[in-house]
Amino acid sequence: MTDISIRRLNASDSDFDSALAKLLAWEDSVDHQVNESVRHILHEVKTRGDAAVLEFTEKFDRLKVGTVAELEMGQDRLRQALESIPQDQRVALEKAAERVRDYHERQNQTSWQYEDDDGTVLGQKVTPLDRAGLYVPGGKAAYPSSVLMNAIPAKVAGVGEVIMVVPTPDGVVNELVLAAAAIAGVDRVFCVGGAQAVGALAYGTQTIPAVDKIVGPGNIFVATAKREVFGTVGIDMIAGPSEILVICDGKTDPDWIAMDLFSQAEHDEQAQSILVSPDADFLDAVEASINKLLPNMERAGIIATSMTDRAALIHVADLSEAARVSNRIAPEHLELSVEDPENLVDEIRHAGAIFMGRYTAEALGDYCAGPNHVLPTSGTARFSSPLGVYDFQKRSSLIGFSAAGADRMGRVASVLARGEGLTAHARSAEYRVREGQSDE
Ligand code: HSO
Ligand code: ZN
Repeated sequence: MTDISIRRLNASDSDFDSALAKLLAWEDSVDHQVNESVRHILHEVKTRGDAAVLEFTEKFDRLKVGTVAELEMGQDRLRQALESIPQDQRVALEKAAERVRDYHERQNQTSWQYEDDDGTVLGQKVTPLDRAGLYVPGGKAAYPSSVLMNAIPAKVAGVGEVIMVVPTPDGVVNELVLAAAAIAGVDRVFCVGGAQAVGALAYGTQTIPAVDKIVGPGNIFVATAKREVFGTVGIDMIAGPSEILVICDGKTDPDWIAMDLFSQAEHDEQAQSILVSPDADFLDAVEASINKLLPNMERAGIIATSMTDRAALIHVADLSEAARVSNRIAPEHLELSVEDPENLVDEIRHAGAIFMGRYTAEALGDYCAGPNHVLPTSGTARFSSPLGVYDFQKRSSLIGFSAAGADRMGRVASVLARGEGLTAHARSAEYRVREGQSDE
């Protein structure tokens, strides 16, 4: 394997801004053929339900069954999967689940209310979704850890029913995924994938119940279908390729940093790994480690493509400049591989998850630290947050006027309503206003 060369940038170069913009651009191509085919599938599932689900499952997954009920894996089957997987896998999944649950329990929102001077009650009532749908990809990207990360927050939030869909091409089932579903407490699992699964969850079929929100990653067909059904149901996000940005002071073992960069690069060819350091010699050392370690990686091909096309080693003047560069990128994962991460974190404003200190490999966060690994990608950490319990709960406003309150605020509402030319609003408020002067 010939050495790969990784793009070098220097934050003090005059063309740094444009180089950075180019680095961050990635092809989110709109494929009209995909759009059309997804729309067709969704329409068929919406109008013909189970029959369409069966046809598309036969066509795309080469799985022929007589009824959608046969595509459901019951709780017994999930338990059987849990018992069949290697013991070390089971113990690790259970340990991870426990930590993810503990962390997310702290996110539970509570309802609140208060009473103002005239006895009017105002508040906010938190309720979980009745049903959530969880899409789990098949094949290479079938991650049991993602089952935990999506299903556990839903269960912690109090969602009534979590319905999982997963494609099983040729009927091949991923036992680890089913085991993770058992551990996470997923209520029902259907072996259906693609746009047809998204359609079934969004519209409901005779057998698959309609849900209120669909979460989970998927290929271009799934992402397109999620975009299409948004509005009928909620969706979590449309995730872009995974990213990691490491800020290092130059004092961490370069092999550790190289492997941390690989850990994102191995997800897919479009994944992005960036190292930022004030130590130019360290950047050389990490590049040497990359080329030393790469040939022995199982996914060397994917890593090499991802690092050649999208990785960068960025030289900065100091750690503060590193933080500024990172804030401009707003990475999904940010490792602070420095002596004093507590100090540096104060300068960080935009990142999906921040991994503090040399021992905190992003991989720990992917699996078992506790926080969620579903994170905002492609710079969306500027305005969005990790998946969490709050994505499975909603708030209703509570408003309860006393007679005195209705009198007082009715006068205000009446004036505003008349200003808007809305007489029914005004009179509705005025009915509740006492005769005579206001007490104010
Ligand atoms: N790094 C991925 C999550 C993942 N990693 C799953 C391993 N398995 C996106 O945050
Ligand atoms: Zn990962």
